[in-house]
Amino acid sequence: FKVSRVETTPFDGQKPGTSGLRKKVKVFVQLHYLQNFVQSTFNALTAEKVRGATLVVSGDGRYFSKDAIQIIIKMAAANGVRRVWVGQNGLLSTPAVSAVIRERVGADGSKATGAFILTASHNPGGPHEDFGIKYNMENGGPAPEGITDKIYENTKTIKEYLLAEDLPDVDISTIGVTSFEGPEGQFDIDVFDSATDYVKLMKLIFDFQSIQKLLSSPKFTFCYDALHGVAGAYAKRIFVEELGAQESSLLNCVPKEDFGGGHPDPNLTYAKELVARMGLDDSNSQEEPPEFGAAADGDADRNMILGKRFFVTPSDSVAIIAANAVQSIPYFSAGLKGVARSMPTSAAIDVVAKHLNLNFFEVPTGWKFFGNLMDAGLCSVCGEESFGTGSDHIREKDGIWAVLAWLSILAYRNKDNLDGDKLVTVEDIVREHWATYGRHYYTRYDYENVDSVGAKALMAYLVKLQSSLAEVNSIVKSICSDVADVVHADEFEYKDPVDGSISKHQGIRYLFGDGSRLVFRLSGTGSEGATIRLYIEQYEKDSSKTGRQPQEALAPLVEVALNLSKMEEFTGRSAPTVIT
Ligand code: VG1
Ligand code: CO
Repeated sequence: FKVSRVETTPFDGQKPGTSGLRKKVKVFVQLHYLQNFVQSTFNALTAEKVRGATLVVSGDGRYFSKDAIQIIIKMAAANGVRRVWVGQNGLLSTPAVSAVIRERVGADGSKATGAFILTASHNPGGPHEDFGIKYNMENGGPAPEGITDKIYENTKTIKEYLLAEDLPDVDISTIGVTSFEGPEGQFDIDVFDSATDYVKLMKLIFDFQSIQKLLSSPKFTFCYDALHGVAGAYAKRIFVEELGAQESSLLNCVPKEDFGGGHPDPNLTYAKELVARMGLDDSNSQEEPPEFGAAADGDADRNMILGKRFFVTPSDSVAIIAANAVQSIPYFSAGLKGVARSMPTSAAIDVVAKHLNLNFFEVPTGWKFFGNLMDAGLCSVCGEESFGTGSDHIREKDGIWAVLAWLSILAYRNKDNLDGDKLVTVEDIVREHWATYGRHYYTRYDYENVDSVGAKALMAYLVKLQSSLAEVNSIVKSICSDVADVVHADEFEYKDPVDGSISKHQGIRYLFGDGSRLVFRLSGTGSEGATIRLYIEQYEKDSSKTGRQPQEALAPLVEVALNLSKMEEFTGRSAPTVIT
């Protein structure tokens, strides 16, 4: 093939957000749009590193992925990349990409140096919905801010990109290697099975035999909903073929370009079918719900864990996994190196870290910040309130890993009990956890797609207000007299303990004397308008008071948050679009 230089001009707004560049498909399909971003990434990595590289290119299979893969292959070839690895049909979950970068060895002994992941995660897909792309580094984790800032700078000045125009489209539905000759030598496209490497890794981490025993107990019933995302490609292999779950326990496990028209976001609002099956809606179905249910988002890095008629908040989930990991999961048997959470995530894991005397870190939202800690051997288990949980086995959050972690805890707790009268349930484990560590009542209000001007004004107002605690407290008391005093307020700023880099403006926090918190931040993953997230949390140590309904327990704080921020005044919204 030959290399052409294609002239182009910059597009506005190609700044990668919390997790890559996400825009409507109609934006991405514009001539040169994707190409500009890809070339800007190559330029940020530097030609020296790109030449001879082995790149993974795949994603959650959403609409436009197949075209995007062919474009990226032709650009990679032209930029001197030596090999491109593609999951069969272009499918690889985000955690599988991370695993492939770290673990897979090509037939010729090659190792991957990075990846383009094609996903907009939990955002809907299809011709009128979202597409996305992000770059992951050699450690398997998202590019750090130093790189994404460079990419963005490059997108503002780009004048040309390199393209192997005459390279034919490659069949990505068939496993095998196809080779071409270019000006700099051989170029290979290696199409491989999407699940093999990931499944192998999971089998090294977990005791599959004990999970299999649990799943084969007639008393244990199981259900998994992939919401038509890429998790389906892994669920069948792992839960059915490896662990013996029944085929009928898989819901929506055929990956679709448009996620079946749904919103592939595993929460109580969007995972409707699973929520109904688990007895958590008002349909009052007569059927007995399964003991355990879980769901994933489009790219399978998120998870929602449910028990029978019982919801586990993600903040509790990561705390419970951390508290039980050493006994239940072989990979952690030597102990945890430390734990971490993102700033808005509840402090449930902080309490576990204290009890178990573990290193603890609080980082800004987004998985990239956990990677440095893990690379430095400081952190084993981490999580976010946004249904993200993971460990240092890879450098992304991992939806199926979280399910296997919960199944491991259940298997361990029931190992001598599988023939007994009653199994220890998800709900039992959570309630026991609250009794030991106290409970963090938690809720998140999302105001999606609000006017950007209003959203920015609200944030600016809160930043200004936060500088005077006396004023904050007088407003708070006038709204509700029986909440604790605000003892600290700030805009969260993070100094990475490993490389010293500083990330500013990571959300506004109001911390109360009793451990309660209000956090406000703007989303960095939306594709249109602005989304305000409001996180509300209250700690209850008294074990006689840990059984309340969260919306009732949190009602006073919610009222304080909405009035203090003048939410309705700034956004025109009297209610959030999603509550989790
Ligand atoms: C959201 C979540 C954040 C998560 C990010 C990527 O970001 O809040 O916790 O890491 O999505 O997850 P934001 O900036 O919209 O709040 V995923 O599964 O969309 O890659
Ligand atoms: Co995701």
